[in-house]
Amino acid sequence: MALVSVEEDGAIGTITLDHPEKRNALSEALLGDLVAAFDQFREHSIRAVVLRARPGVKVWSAGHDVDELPTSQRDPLGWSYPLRALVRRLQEFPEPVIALIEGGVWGGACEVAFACDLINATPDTTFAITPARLGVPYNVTGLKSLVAALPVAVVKEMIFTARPLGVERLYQLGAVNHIVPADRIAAFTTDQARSIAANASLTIAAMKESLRILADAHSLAPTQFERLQDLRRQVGESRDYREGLKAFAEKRPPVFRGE
Ligand code: YXS
Repeated sequence: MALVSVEEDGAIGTITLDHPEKRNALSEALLGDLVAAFDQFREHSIRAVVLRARPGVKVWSAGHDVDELPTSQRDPLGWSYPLRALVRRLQEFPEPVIALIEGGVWGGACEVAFACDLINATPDTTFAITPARLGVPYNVTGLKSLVAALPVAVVKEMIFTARPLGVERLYQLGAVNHIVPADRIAAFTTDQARSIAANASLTIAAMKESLRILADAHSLAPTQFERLQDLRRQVGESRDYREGLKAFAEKRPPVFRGE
């Protein structure tokens, strides 16, 4: 059963996250369906993509599927993991991807949203970055993409509190392009997509990739990178990480001991 629905209307492709039973958690299966949809759009010369959930959802996506986070001492967010691969696919897709967001965006789903080129959101939208709620060692590239989208002080607040932030705050900070009422956001986004599709695809693809390369222009000494990885390893190997996953599965608040 597909966990996303895919539609094409002329040059515009729409992907709808469609696993409400699990609040559109980003499972390996759902992420695989997303990647397949982008492959299909590449073949069909789609010029603009809208990534959304069903109209009226309370949760756009609950983030990484916690049931699929490794309990062994493997890196839970390594390069080859499906969520990382999807974020790269979004960033490398030559045509603009517009996130149409309603409801709550949780954990790794924030990164998926920020990996899109534009974000249109309804007034009830919230964003929560939650690794600290689960004891998860967040991914280095993921942290960098958050800091690229938001001021460090706001990223710290979101990570340290793991509390949802309202869309108005992110709009004021420039991380969200438009706040549009739920009854108008689909038409608004389609109009935006159509205006993009009418422009020069070569220019848009070149500018999208140029902006990504310039944003990635980040000198990091190998010792600094090793330290970043070691910090993540210590968290990933901690008992707190295993307690975070266990507490989630048992639907109880975690008890973290800093070990
Ligand atoms: O009890 P059943 O079997 O019906 O399943 C429940 C939930 O367990 C399930 N579910 C999830 N399963 C796996 N991974 C998830 N992320 C996830 N979220 C939800 O979906 C069924 C319905 O959930 P329920 O009853 O809680 O729905 P609700 O409407 O009352 O509450 C919606 C949420 C989103 C507020 C609530 O489900 C929630 O807090 N979910 C976890 C959000 C979260 O912490 N996401 C971060 C995942 S970890 C991640 O993304 C990165 C690794 S990191 O942490 O680094 O950012």
